[in-house]
Amino acid sequence: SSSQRPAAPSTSTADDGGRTGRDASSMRRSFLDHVRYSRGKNYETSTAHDRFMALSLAVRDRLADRWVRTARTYYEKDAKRAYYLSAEYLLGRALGNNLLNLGMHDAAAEAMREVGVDLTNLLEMEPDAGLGNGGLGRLAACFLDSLATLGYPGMGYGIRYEFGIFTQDIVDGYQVERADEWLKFGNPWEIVRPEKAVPVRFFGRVEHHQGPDGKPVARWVGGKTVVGVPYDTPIAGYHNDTVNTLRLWQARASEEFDLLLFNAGDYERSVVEKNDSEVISKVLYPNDAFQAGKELRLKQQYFFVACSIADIVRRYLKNHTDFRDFPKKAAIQLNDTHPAIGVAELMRVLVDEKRLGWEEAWSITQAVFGYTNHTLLAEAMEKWPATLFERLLPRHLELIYEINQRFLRQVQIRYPYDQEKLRRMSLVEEGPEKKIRMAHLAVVGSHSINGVAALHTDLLRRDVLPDFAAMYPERFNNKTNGVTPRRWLAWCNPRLSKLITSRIGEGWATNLDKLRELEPHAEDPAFRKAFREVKRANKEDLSRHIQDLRSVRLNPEAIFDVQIKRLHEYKRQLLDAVHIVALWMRARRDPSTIIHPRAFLFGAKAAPGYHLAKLTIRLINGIAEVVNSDAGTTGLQVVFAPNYRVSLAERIIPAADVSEQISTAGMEASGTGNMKLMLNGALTLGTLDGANVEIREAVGDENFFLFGLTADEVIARKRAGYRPRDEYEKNLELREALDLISTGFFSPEDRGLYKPLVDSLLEEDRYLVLADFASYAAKQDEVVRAYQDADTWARKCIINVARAGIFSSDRTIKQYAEEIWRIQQTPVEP
Ligand code: 4GP
Repeated sequence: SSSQRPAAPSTSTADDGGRTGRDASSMRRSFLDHVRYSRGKNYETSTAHDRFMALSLAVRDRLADRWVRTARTYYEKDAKRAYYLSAEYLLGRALGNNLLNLGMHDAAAEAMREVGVDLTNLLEMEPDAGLGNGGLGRLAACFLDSLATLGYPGMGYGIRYEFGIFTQDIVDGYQVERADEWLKFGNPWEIVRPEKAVPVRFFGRVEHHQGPDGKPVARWVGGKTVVGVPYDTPIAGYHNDTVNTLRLWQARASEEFDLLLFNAGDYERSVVEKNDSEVISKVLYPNDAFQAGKELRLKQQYFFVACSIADIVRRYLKNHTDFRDFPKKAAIQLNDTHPAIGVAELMRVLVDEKRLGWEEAWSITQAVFGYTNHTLLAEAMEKWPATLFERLLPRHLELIYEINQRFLRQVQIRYPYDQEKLRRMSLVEEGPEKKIRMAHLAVVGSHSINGVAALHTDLLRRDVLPDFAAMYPERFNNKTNGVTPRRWLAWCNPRLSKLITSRIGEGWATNLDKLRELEPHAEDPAFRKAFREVKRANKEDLSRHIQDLRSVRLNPEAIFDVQIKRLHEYKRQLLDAVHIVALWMRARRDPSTIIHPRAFLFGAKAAPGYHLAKLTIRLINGIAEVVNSDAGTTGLQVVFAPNYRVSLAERIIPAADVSEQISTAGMEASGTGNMKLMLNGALTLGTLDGANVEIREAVGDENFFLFGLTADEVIARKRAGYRPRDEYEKNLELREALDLISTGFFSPEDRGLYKPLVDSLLEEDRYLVLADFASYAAKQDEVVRAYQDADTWARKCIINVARAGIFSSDRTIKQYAEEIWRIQQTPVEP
């Protein structure tokens, strides 16, 4: 893969006597120095891990000077900054990406070659930074890349989880979770900044009295203090001098608190309580689009939000005194409702600590915050019991009640006599247990509320927050998601990148609309042939990798049909699986129906407590065992790739022919895997859901395989009293496939194993799997027929690549910057 990636000028930028030169020989020197002085080893005795650390540190050295200059530039220009508050960042590996962005991949490869190390192998040493569950966390990572590449003053804030998303093993077909010990061998990228630690209070009580100015003062006192310690990770822009910061907070026990108990002679308790504090940043909750409602989760949320807001305010006060200008210098984006408590926290800081009047504090708060919604699923909507709030964050509950009271007064004035509306819009859900609705808090506290794809934003306005959309129409807007073309094309698919560059030149990696220039080349048979050869080589690579993982050798001749995403009923991996069973039965019965070999590849983690999702993994593995055993006759293969994560996605996506985006319409907010697959020349087989709608608009119906009910039809079908059994009765292929599954054919050791899955389909089928089955199966048949004309297929793929430009996260970030944050590009001088 060397000599395929563009190089940036190979000069030393710092005044450091050439210490951080980006040529191979400076790199080699720097690498060997780190082996000796950072790892304390002779080169001969260094392990692969020492070498990974040494090379990473050498690369970090090359970021350090730009990192400092970036901070100085923003400070000197007093630039307005965007702060992205997110409980998740799914970063993946950093070394390769940093080499790419610094334009020194080839120099590093050469430096390593000179010392007898294979760079590709070294890159494999790095554990993924998996501080996220799925789309929401990966989007945050793409946004950081785009902010830095575009030269925007942007900063990410989050939690430094000691354990990220669990490692998934597959044992006897079942998912087994293991702790993700990503920090076990040290993290070369982060720098701890103990001097910037922030105390955070929990529990305690509120005292109300009169201040010296005669106004009421609230003081939150007592309780426990935890300390947030920031760890900074550099985020390098692509081929520029910007290095932004991702600041992640780790929880540490506060020393005063320890000391108090320690002096009282209770050493043991002081150590145990230390644990209580430090557990806050211990582990990422492994739920995607689902609220588990655990107290520790609320602690995590408040912990990182309080630290981040304190840090933002501290930075502002370095060169300002008047809070009225705060919104001119800071925009804070809430990545879903996980950080929504920030609205109440900023009010607490402004009103209680900085002594601003309520009205003034409130208009500042609203001007600063923006809120992004990432899902319409009811089970994901965060609501916290008021009793929990009262215990953990007593002052915040008071503030929320006050915000609510003032807000409901506005509603009342706008809509007198509408009690129902007040009840629906209240921040407080009344019922057997009073609950705080975090989405409502985020909405009333923000000047901007956005969805993540056009359809999603429409549904958000129409179905989820209609009262708010009617009252504040100007606050609602759409920001269709995007993905970074650096990691998701330039890095992960060097063959295709090189081919693209050979036709349209460089520049597409920072101006993805330039891919349009490929379109005329789609008519060139030589280009189509070259495209097919790239895809073929990528499939062979993937096939070798899968063989190492699962001992199944995927036939590179086969159509690679991939579904890679979290396991969820609404994403309908079951539709894919049941269809494979139907195909297999058809092929066994009548081999003449087999017109092309097909390989179905799945990658998915299931939340550990989500039984039907875990059972679906078991079913896919059960099907794989049967289907792969006679692949010779049917041409069908099925693989469940274990431990799906960013680094595995980087291998699968370049090799995909068909991208399965088959969620029940109206349920997938956007999807971003759909964009990555399109960008790498896979054709989408999908419903009219999320960003699929916009992908299809971009590529045209002839270059997209559409099936299934629309979002409105889904609602209508349910209203009309959907009966899944009717679908089962009327479709023979479907019935036979479901029967085969329920008789235990794919689980001979436990014949009733899949009964809950089949029952969920036959009895309720909330996600309309059966209703869409016939349409899906017909479209799958069309896919295989289309694939027979390899040349036409390649043309479709090329058009998909050529029209993927709008799905760059650079486009998305520019829209956030211009329409929500009002920040300016502030490039760092070379
Ligand atoms: C996800 C959505 O499910 C996905 O459609 C979207 O592309 C992604 O956010 C980024 O916007 N939502 C979550 C979640 O991951 O936890 O709600």
